[in-house]
Amino acid sequence: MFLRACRLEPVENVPVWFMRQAGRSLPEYRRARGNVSILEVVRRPELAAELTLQPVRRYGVDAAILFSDIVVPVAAIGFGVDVQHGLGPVVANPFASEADLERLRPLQPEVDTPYVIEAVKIAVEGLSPFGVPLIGFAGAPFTLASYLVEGGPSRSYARTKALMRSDTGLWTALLDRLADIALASLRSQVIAGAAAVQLFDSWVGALSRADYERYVMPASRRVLEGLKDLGVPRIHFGVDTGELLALMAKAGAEVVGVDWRVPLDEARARIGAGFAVQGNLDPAACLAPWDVVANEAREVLRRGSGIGHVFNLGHGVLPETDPDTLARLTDLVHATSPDSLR
Ligand code: 1CP
Repeated sequence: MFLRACRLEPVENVPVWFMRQAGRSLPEYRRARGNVSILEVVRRPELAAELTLQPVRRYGVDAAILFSDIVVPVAAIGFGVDVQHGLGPVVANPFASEADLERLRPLQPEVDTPYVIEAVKIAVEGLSPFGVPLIGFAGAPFTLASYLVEGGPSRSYARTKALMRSDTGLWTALLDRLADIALASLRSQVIAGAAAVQLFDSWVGALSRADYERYVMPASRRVLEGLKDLGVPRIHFGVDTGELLALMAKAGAEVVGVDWRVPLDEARARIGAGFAVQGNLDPAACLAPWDVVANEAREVLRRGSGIGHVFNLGHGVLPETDPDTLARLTDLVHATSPDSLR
């Protein structure tokens, strides 16, 4: 159902999965992971594949997303990125000058990230009894650049935007390298068996339309267009991208991820015909009493209209979410007839 919805084909039920469904709120995740750091988990394919499968077993979701992180490829080529527990990616020596480009050599997935390829293969095999496809993913050039330039998570992206405007040549070279790295990683995941891909441009909503089009869209397009021959659905997602939705679709996606700020029918109007949408229940709504969650989920389904809609949250599952809520949510989505939504 997930792949059919991505292709705008009729479905018996609206497919559903949750961003950041692996880990976080699952007790079996905490048990399996122990104290191992995320980058270390990713280097253990059996464990990464197991964590990928857990939410499929528990929730019955229609798609799995590979357990990995957006900084894995740049860490693998030795840029010097760590992921700090409870914080996120941290870069000891942020990207600042022409010389730093040399720290971003091309990714050779078979040599640099063989464990990702292996994890995809093991996960795909484990998913086959469920008939559930695997989504491969990568960080989009802007969002990755923001970590490399800021040195860690940021609110304003001030340094990133300063580089973008003050040395546009260097900025373009940086984004082109990150695009090539994301593309190589995604191609290797698809060749190993991923049936769809998601390009996470989580923080690109910080930009105006004009700046997105000028400074970012060419690099994101390079990634998405570079996947076209593989024939898998391409999902393009960011947070706070209400103003950018149409451009993100045009960058070369079949499915546009929408956060909770824009209702799906309005998002579709902005994007135009011919695209599927993914989203967009507010992750924080999952912390409300069940009746409230159910009503908001029904509203999302109604606005999604049952065709070309992949049900999801508007961003990742919050760590404090009760896994039972996600299980009930999955059942609710599956029990709703798409015909009743039109
Ligand atoms: O379901 C899953 O959890 C799948 C695995 C997954 C995915 C899809 C992880 C594991 N990370 C991601 C993608 C990711 N990583 C994104 C895009 C999705 C999103 O917008 O949430 C981003 C922006 C990152 C960067 C990152 N890595 C952050 C965000 C930091 C910030 O700027 O606020 C964080 C906290 C991490 C660490 C991380 N990645 C994944 C896990 C399980 C963890 C936590 C590790 C820990 O705390 O020990």
